[in-house]
Amino acid sequence: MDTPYHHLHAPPYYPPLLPEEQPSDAGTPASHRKPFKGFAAILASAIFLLSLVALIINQTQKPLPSQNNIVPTSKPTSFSNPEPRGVAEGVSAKSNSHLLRNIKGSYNWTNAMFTWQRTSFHFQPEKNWMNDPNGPLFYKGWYHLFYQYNPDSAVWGNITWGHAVSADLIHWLYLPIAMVPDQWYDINGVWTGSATILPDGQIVMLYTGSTDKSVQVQNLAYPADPSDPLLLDWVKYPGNPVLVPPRHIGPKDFRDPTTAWAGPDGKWRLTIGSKIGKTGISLVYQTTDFKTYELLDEYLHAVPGTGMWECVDFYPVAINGSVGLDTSATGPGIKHVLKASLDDTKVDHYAIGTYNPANDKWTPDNPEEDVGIGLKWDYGRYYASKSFYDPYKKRRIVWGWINETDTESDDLEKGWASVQTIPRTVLYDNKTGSNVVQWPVEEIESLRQNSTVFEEVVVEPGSVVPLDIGVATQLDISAEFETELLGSGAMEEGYGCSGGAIDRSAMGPFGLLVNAHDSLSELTPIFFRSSNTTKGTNTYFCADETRFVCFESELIPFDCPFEVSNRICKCLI
Ligand code: DQQ
Repeated sequence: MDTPYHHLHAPPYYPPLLPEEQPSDAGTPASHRKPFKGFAAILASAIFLLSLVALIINQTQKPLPSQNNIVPTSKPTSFSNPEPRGVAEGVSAKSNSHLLRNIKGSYNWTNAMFTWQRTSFHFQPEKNWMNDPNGPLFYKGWYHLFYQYNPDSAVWGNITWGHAVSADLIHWLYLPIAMVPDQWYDINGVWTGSATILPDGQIVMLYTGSTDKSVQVQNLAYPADPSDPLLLDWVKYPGNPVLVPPRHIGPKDFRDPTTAWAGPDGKWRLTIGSKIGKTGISLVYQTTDFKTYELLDEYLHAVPGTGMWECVDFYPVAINGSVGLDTSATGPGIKHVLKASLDDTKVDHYAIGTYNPANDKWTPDNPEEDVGIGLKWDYGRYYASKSFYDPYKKRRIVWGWINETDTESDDLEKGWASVQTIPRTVLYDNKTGSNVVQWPVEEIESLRQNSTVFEEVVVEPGSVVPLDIGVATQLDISAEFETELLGSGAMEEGYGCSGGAIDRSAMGPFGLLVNAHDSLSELTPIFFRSSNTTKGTNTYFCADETRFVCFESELIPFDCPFEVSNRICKCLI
């Protein structure tokens, strides 16, 4: 059921504290731990896991989402914060949310904490700030990952393209920075972009530059030496920028070009996210040489009320098939996924639909589940995802950025911020016909060393079953749950993960408690929430980071299904 992983990267980077500040032993009592997890990696990874328990919450209590039994005795206190980073520069907020900044000062970090909070197998730079994955591609035997990177600090700013390569998508080699802001058309940041591989193998890289006047423009770059499998050097096209915001588009609402796809007329198309008022849109351009472009009158798609679309991703999926498709594939048996990262909510949303190559328009299969109002790509901390086609293994792989729950001052003290998800393969779900399925790339299997299996564990409603896995620092957990019929069978609209692990539904939620202290005074539920809806049963895979948190200003008298006392958090679930 679980498999401890070994450490995979070089020793972690962090600015070591003075020796006298180090703890007398490496162990960190839970009550002295930093009150927020540094990041949430939902897909079955658990760090510093002390005990592992499975839970099912009483099925008989089924409050409506608006009637749950969370009764905070005090509201978060008000506080003043500077404007989040990035907003003035014309991009999404890059610092933490209101609630999570409601922590005064920085935590009392120790070297031991710095060490166990680094990942072992999720990609992260050696140090400093990272955000979106950029231009992923496979070239001459190497997987390349570029990423938004601040080489100078653990906060967003001075954005360059960091670069790493891997032969297996798991073990990474850090390479020199690929592109820095050094031209008037990108001096305020070499922002997000995508790679297109032409049929003759040439690589075309298009990225957004924030100009000296903070206008968002699109720029072209290509490898200086195509015979170099590591693609170490990049040339910016002297004629940059190749695209400036069209007249009806705001100068700060024009970013993140997609991988291009070829139409039946042989011309290339690409799409760029934007907005008109509150309507999120995706502009379409056609080109033959990637230097000159024609803007189409019609959008690829638009959804009122969804706001600015960042990091649009657009690609085909096979209706019946177990392989991924190259971005230019069209024809019968193919649907197209359209994904947008919503600037207003910081959530990646997608929908499945039909692309018409004759007019370059995409129509959702189900308008009620359109982009931004229906499916989310992930229900945890996840943003700015980008996919690429891997011709070597014939699969489509998607990366997503997992940002921090830390405060900025804590990030600065740690010396780093954020990780990328484990890359995931994406396929159309031909069982439901309405969503995609994602799975960590198969290479992850190579990391498994030994395992402990628990079978036929019975978890009664409202109970917690400890699973003794001994001591481990990294785990990969595969869990299969068999459930009884859904509660009373009453209909309740699926409301995803909102409400966290405490919000009960007809069945559960149920799942695993990880990062759990012996007393269960601190824990992180990774859980499933199922509900009967008019359209069938919906199941969401969720993580609840707030159960790990003790807000000193908020004593929350939850109705505990098990006893936890003498803690500032009176009950965590
Ligand atoms: N991050 C980049 C932008 C993009 C945003 C700037 C999304 O290009 O819109 O770092 O996180």
